[in-house]
Amino acid sequence: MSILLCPSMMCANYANLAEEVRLLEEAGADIFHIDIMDGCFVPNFGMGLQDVQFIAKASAKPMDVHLMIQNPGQYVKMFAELGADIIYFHPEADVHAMRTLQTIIDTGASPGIAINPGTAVETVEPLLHLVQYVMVMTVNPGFAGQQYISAVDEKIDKLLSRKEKYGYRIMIDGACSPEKIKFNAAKGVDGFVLGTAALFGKGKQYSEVMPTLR
Ligand code: S6P
Ligand code: MG
Repeated sequence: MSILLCPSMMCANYANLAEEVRLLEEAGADIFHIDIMDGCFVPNFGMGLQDVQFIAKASAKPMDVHLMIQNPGQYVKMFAELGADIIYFHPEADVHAMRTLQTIIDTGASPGIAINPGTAVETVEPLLHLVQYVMVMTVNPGFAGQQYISAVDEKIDKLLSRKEKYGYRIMIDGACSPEKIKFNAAKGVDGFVLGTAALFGKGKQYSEVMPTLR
């Protein structure tokens, strides 16, 4: 199966977002990845609600939201209504993670969890039967342009070994370089968030870079 390539729109050129969406779609983007931050769960702020709504309308491709916020359960309905097709939240930020997954499922969006480099598979194992996507963070969330944390590779292997049992897709977010994409795709990872390590700020057309990554 072909890998899923998900441009991280936080890294896009905001001087012309409509054109960015069009060019990325044309280049073969599978899912638009939208980072939402609250300055609390992570020490940064990400994209806004208007961005989410705009990208949902500007493209026919699926859009995910990666909620790096405290108490995500309070907001998942709102993001589903704004057009999110996949909703990732951090169980680390939610004392009722299973309820939040059920809330996402009830909205009709696909449920996903994103897990920090310091979170073990065993910690989230009770949730795995409900998720369609597990997004493994290979950087501490909050910023683009960080270094890939190789210690997470072992956790990716553990998740791969449980993939058939639970039927989820494994995605990687954080410093996904062409080398890391090749390495992890060969092991069975399904998709990658593309930021500065692979796609943006390279001085090349997206239509040139994306097929090479694939
Ligand atoms: C921030 C966020 C990510 C980044 C992406 C940037 O933690 O969740 O989605 O936008 O990781 O990619 P890169 O290649 O600059 O690390
Ligand atoms: Mg992200």
